[in-house]
Amino acid sequence: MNDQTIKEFDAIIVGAGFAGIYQLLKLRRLGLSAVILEKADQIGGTWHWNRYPGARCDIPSLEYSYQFDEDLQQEWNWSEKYSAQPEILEYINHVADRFELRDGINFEEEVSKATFIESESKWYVETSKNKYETRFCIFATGCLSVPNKPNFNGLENFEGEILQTSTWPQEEQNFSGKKVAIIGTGSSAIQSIPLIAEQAEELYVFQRTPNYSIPSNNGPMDKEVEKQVKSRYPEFRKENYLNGFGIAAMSDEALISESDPEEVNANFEENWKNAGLGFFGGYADIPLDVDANAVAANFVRNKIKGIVKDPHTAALLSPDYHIGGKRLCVDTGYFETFNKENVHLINLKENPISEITSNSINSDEVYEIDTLILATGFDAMTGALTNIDISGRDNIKLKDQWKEGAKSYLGLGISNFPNLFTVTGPGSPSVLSNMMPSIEQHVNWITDCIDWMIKNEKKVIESSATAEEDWMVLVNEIADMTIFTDTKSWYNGSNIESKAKAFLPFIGVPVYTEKLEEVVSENYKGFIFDRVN
Ligand code: FAD
Ligand code: N01
Repeated sequence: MNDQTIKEFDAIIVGAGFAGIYQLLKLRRLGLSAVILEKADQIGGTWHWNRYPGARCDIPSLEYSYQFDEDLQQEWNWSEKYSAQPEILEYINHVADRFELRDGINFEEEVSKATFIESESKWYVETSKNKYETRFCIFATGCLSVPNKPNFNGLENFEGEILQTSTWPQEEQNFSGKKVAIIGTGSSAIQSIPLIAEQAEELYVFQRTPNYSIPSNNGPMDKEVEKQVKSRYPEFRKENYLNGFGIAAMSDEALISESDPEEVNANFEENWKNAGLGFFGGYADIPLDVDANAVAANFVRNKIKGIVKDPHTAALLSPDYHIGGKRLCVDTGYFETFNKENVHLINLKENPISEITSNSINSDEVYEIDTLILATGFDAMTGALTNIDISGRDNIKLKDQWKEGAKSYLGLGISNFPNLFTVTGPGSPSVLSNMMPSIEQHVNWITDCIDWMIKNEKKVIESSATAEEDWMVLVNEIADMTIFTDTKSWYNGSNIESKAKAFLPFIGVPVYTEKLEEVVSENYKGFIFDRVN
């Protein structure tokens, strides 16, 4: 500990990504004292940590950005349709400077413990450096912020360089003349593989499960599109909340089941060229109906077959589960990369990694390598919260309460954890939405709730156990009506062996938005104020 005096704030925010930064601004505007505690040495969250080659958003930047300030959204100009990580990081830094937020962030302070003391209705928060006390604790710790590092046999013996996409070094990496291996073929790998393949002498891609990916057809910002959007930015942003996945540019209500197959194919061709992630929303029944989904999946498999010259490699790269069951990827030249002579695909389903030695990965063969890249994903949605020793009422630990699966009311509040809010928590659209409007929606909701509590002289808010239980039943009932639940994915915790298997995102931004409004209009129905034991 640097300083043993306990620092006092009205609110503590954990995390300085898009969510934490906006939350600080909102609480300051409410007149509260607040501080962000951030384990990194700078702001940015996702966009600070994930600096691998090719990292960029796959929701158009015109809508993967803040909407709370008209001057900001009018004055900021994105250079590309889908901006790359350095530009997104520059943007979040610009926002922090523009709204004078930097002095409210304590860097290199990882929160290890947060304890609610019932007699005082206060949270005590500990970091590696300091102790704090506060009334409100807001976890803006991210859904994809805890790297998953599998325990490969012998990994510790590897003497070459080990890189992980989610903790990529700030210095530029050069793979020229190197034999490189990458494990994983999710979005991070799919974005980075084409660029690494351009440099590496040999690139070995170790794939356990193939992924569907749609070409981004990224390019410089179309000035006409930008002008149009900016001429009606507030209305455009409202469309985010009317689309099931929160993406304004992705709205089609036609059904494959009711459409002419030739017309469907022609539309798919168009969407393959232009839509990116919007390919999935091209027809409203792709997420809902297995037959419609199979039509879309077949289209993509045929594209892979058409692009990848070696039929065996093409077959290995072709997924056999529902399209969208794992998070859909968006790429620039991913499948084309496998036509390069220096790129080799290894099928881990057939030949799992038996050992990593000082200079090789051993699977069907011994692959001698200089660099090993782990693109193995995250302990998603709950990892950042269960990593912290959080104790609520009666000393109940969050980790224990969530042992059989995370439960939360609206993804905002958790029973037994008073005055604790999560931004884009489990049970909210979060990762199955455009996260920028979802983050702003949550931060606005939390701020309004705190304001309401102050005005109505309420000291403590918490979710009722029944509201939370009912909410998670609804989350699962909705998910069961879709194609999302029967594929192994990080949406349901299947990527982490020790984790409870539970589907966590709420599917459907418009319904969710209505529910949030309904809860507020009924004086925060489902929440308890000033609970007496
Ligand atoms: P984060 O950006 O994850 O920030 C959380 C912060 O909390 C981090 O800085 C972390 O260091 C800090 N933290 C965590 N635990 C602690 C602790 N115990 N103590 C102190 N600090 C802590 N979403 C989209 O909608 N569209 C996209 O195109 C898109 N692209 C993505 C690309 C990549 C490579 C990744 C990994 C994710 C992407 N996402 C995308 C999801 C992305 O995570 C969100 O869009 C958004 O950036 C999340 O912001 P956040 O502030 O909620 O969380
Ligand atoms: O992680 P992932 P990611 N042995 O979990 C494999 C967002 N994002 O970092 O599928 C062998 O998707 C694993 O295999 P399997 C986006 O939401 C967005 O790529 O479990 N392999 C999988 O192939 C995304 O979904 C963008 O069989 C192992 C891979 O590692 C999320 O972040 C870009 C393994 C992990 O894929 C996560 O993406 C990047 C093991 N033991 C990220 N363990 C955009 O484009 C894991 N794997 C916007």
